[in-house]
Amino acid sequence: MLVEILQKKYNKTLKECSNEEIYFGLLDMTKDMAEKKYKKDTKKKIYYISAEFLIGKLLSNNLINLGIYDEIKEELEQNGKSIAEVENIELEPSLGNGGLGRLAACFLDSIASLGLNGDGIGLNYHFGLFRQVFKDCLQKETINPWITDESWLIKRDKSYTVNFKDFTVKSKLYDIAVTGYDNRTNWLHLFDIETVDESIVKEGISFEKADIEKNLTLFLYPDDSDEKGELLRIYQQYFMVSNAAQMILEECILKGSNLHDLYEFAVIQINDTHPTMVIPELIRLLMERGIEMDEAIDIVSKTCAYTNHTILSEALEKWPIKYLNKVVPHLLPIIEVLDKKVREKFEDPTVTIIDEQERVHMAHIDIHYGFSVNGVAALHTEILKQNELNNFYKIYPEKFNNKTNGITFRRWLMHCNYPLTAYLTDLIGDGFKKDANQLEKLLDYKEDTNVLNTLLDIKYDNKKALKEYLFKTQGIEIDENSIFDIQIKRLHEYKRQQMNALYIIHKYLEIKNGKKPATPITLIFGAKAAPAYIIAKDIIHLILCLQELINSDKEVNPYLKVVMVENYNVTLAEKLIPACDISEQISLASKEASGTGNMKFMLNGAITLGTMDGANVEIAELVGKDNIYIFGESSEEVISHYENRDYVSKDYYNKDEEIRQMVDFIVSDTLMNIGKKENLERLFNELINKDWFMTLLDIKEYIQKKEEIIADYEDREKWSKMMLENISKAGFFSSDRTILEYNQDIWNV
Ligand code: CJB
Repeated sequence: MLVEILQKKYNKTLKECSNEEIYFGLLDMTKDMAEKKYKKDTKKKIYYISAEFLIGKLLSNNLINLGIYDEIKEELEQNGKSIAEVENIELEPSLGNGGLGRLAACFLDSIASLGLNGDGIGLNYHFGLFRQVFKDCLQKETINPWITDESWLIKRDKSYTVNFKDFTVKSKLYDIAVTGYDNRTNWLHLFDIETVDESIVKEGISFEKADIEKNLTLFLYPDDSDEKGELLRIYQQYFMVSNAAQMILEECILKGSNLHDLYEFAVIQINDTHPTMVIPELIRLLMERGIEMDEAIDIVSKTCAYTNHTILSEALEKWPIKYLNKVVPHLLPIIEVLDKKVREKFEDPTVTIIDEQERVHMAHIDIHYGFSVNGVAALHTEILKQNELNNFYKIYPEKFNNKTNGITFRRWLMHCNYPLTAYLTDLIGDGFKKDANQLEKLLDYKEDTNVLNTLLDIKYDNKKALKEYLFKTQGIEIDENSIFDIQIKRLHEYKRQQMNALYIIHKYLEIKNGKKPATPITLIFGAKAAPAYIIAKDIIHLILCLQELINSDKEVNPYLKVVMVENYNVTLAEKLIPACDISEQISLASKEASGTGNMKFMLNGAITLGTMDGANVEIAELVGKDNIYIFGESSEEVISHYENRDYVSKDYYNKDEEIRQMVDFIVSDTLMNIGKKENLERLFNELINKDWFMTLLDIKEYIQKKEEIIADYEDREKWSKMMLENISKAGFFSSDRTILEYNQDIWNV
């Protein structure tokens, strides 16, 4: 079929076509095949509204899900082409920051793969987040264009009117097909407007924030460190949910809803607080259609469910009434009624919607006026119930439930680790592709030397493949015979990349003093920092300075190498994860709601070095303490430090010589000669005077555990057994399991 498409499109044979032509041919073909698998809506439908969908490249994933990947791969090979090179042509959209956006993408895949009727709704950001480049050991941001004339976007003939205080816009809709694995096609609906002007972006990613009509969908989450940035975010959120609400009502009416029964036709999952305004907006629209306010509130409350993804207060949005009044004054009377009803019912001042400082707590709207509240890992949900949202839990115990996150095995095993997938299929059959728990069949081979050695061989080959890829794409050289220790995730102090950086300093000094590791170690980082998050950028600076220092020191670099990949994204994750030996999951206990990278690494046979945080806890339970390396204070201990305000980083610094040596190195002449005084000093001061996320609390234990895991790497048999154990137990983390739970407990579609 591909041959005919290329003949028609370019009048060329497959052999004669360039990779680019083949890519566009395959794009046409898969889009067409996916569309044909669209099935009519069922009575009740899931609407997953999210400000982020970090979908990654789509070609291979779609070929896998359509069941034609192997066939196409072979056809290309027979004609001297490589699917990997064709894939390189595709641009990766950056429609998400990190875990939350990637989770949304995995969920869409699982919803379709389980044959459920459910669409995503979000925004069509022209330049996505940003493209990260490193210059002088610093992160710079540039635009990340991804929309080309021919792309996965399908322009629809659908438009809604969205009213803001000062102007009105007409939306336009683009759809991306989400085709399930051997199953139906759903849609990702991305709304946009006609008037966005890409040319207003000046240096880097700076642009005039005031001219909303020109920038509404230009970027995802622009810098919101000032009022204009926050306002733009409110514009974006309202634009997203108003379109969503109008579309949902339209679709439900078409299916026969009289709106009084809306919840029998639609269930809306609110992904973090960003889409919260869908609640007042739907109430408003129902009232416009003649439904009394009390009933409208009741209907909407039976339709909406909320997922919380973090306990960090900065991410729990509280919008000043002042701002809402500037953007969506028509929602305020509704929000005020919602607040009044809460005040009439409950005395507790901490559960109101509007606080004393005249701010609207978006999460409080979701909890009072949604029918379900879920956390994203067992520990996280417990912390919500017992601490962060305890006052709400006391009111609505029945609303709270846990849905431990998951990942789609189509992308995070079948696509990213073809050799392992093929080998597993040979060993245990291909049942695991639809029923992830069947990976446990691998346990039958845990004493089989042949199998254990093959797992090591596959890992080695993946390391070689990563080496080639990094050299080709970023000019980075790494040694496949070294231990690959990887930390890839957004840069945030709570994730403690700075602790890993201190380990590097420790190791560097050790090697300088003549103590050399048995096997060389390669420490790999990938992380973007929010453009306005200064300390996060300083941590990147530290890592890049260490990279430069160590990689040019002939005494050290045979044993230690530091690599920070540029512009970490889904595509890079797909190369890094299959090649990883040690998975760094070292967040401060209680702070990482779940993590999903931890699951991807485990599935691909990496061993976790981590704290008892997020889903690490569940990984530890599944694999047992002999197959994971856990360190650090528990979430209870950490929470108690916060409550008692008794963690003083300076004390740790003062009383421990080794800690002092590592921290001081940040501002040593050695490093200052490479990096910038201002950044390094600021980070140094932050660590000894603030250290909000308690780096120095766990650093000693971390180093100890890391030495232990590195030493155990030498015992290849033991290591391969741990790999096997981890892969076998990863089935629980399939997002198919997560979505089945959502459907059973919340959606009932
Ligand atoms: N998360 O990526 C984000 N962005 C936010 O604004 C809040 C939370 C992450 O969501 C993931 C999916 O649930 C979690 O695995 C992760 O721990 C959390 O930080």
